[in-house]
Amino acid sequence: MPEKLTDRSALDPLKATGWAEVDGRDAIAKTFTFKDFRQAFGWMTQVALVAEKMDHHPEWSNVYKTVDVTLSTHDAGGLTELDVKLARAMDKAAG
Ligand code: H2B
Repeated sequence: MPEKLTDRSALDPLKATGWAEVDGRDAIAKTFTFKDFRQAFGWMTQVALVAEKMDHHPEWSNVYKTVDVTLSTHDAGGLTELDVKLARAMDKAAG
């Protein structure tokens, strides 16, 4: 079971790339915007494989070329290192 993040400065590099803390919940969120649906869904497919490998899954929704993502560790009731890792992988896959 991953531990909740105590060192909040671990979020700073993610905030620099557009992630923000969610009001009223220990979670982070970011909206990814792509060129078109193909790019958006291709990215989701790539990230889904990473998420499955990590056994750590995003809350996300897609409308055309936009994907809204929220990350939190449900088992821990808040943010853990797993969310930081998945956020980094999402940024990397988005290029
Ligand atoms: N994803 C996220 N975001 N949080 C979790 O606590 C979590 C998960 N738990 N994916 C995993 C699956 C757990 O339910 C399984 C049984 O390992």
